[in-house]
Amino acid sequence: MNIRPVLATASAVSVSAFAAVALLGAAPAYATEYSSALKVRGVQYDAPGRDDNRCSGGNTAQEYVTLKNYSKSATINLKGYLVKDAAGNRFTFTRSHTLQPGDYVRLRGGKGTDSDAKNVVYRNNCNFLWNNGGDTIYLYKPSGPHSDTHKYTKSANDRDGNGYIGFHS
Ligand SMILES: [Ca+2]
Ligand SMILES: [Ca+2]
Repeated sequence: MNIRPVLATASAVSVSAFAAVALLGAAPAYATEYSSALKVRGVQYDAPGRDDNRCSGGNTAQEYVTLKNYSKSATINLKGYLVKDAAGNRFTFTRSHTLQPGDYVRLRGGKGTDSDAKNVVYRNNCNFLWNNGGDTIYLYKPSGPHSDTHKYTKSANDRDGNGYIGFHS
């Protein structure tokens, strides 16, 4: 008979934890917030379909991280910004790509044509970057300091299981 109250308590805790997560949007297990206006809006860490890293016919381009300019007034040039995963794989934006306030870019895997109008930059690498089980996304400013960092796991942060996790609205 003692089991019932214990279960009820555990259940209540778990429900309120979910409610808190819902209120905050997708609350990451770990995040370090910096004052930078450029932040990681979200990540499609698990490309839809079966992972296939062939440059032709594969689905690496369906894996992406979205970076957004959250400033209300400042324009950001992506040139020099660096994205890194937990294993140390890195991508540096080598070309000028301007983000107006509220504008965003999707950094996709695979090969394609970078386009300011279509808000897309390709890594020119057909290997997957963001691990499906969990990873850490590091974003650094051109001069070196952190711009944003988010650690995720599939089990803790992707509640609907669609392969996408949002960090900032
Ligand atoms: Ca992946
Ligand atoms: Ca999701």
